[in-house]
Amino acid sequence: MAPSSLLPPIYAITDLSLTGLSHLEQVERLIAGGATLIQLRDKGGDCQAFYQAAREVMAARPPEVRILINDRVDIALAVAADGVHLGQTDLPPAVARRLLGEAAIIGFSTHSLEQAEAADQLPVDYVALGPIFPTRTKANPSPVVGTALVSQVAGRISKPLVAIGGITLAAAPAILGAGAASVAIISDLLTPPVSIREKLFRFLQE
Ligand code: TZP
Ligand code: MG
Repeated sequence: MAPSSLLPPIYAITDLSLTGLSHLEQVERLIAGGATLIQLRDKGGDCQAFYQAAREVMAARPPEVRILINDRVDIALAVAADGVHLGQTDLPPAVARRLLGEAAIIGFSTHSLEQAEAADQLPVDYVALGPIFPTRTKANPSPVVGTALVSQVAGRISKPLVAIGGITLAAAPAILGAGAASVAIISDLLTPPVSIREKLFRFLQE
């Protein structure tokens, strides 16, 4: 399994509904801003389009940048991505591990202390917890868990914790301070008027 040093403080995730930019264009801007771990998330349901976009990203990414695929182990395998991010109802992490191998990075979403503790026993590299705050990016999100659960879960699990859901760059230091190894952000990074590159770059410089 991948070492926890792979988790930078900001874990960027692409989205096709917020910007009009392709996955590749978003990835280019995120990398220019300093991103080193990026998840491609495409809920549109067009498998072939997602596959082509993921291929483009993999062909263009610099070696120091890790690319994970949301949900789709088949696409991760097909494009030789660095790993996958799975939800509670996706392919089980143990099956993904068998298919992708030991070197793959596998992340797993959880929505409660119980789920996070269970995830800690699975062959995954990080446990994601959320939504921390209300979010409009995810359809039918689980109930908001709040920052207090970040500290509680961080104190109870041994794998690195990624917090997700409604997190802004302004809120990120508090959540990292509460024990998250990384915060995953979609809308606050991608939403204009400030450019993606500029926002991330400024944050990482501070
Ligand atoms: N999983 C839990 S909340 C969420 C996902 C994918 C959406 C996060 O997006 P945003 O825009 O950073 O709230
Ligand atoms: Mg999912």
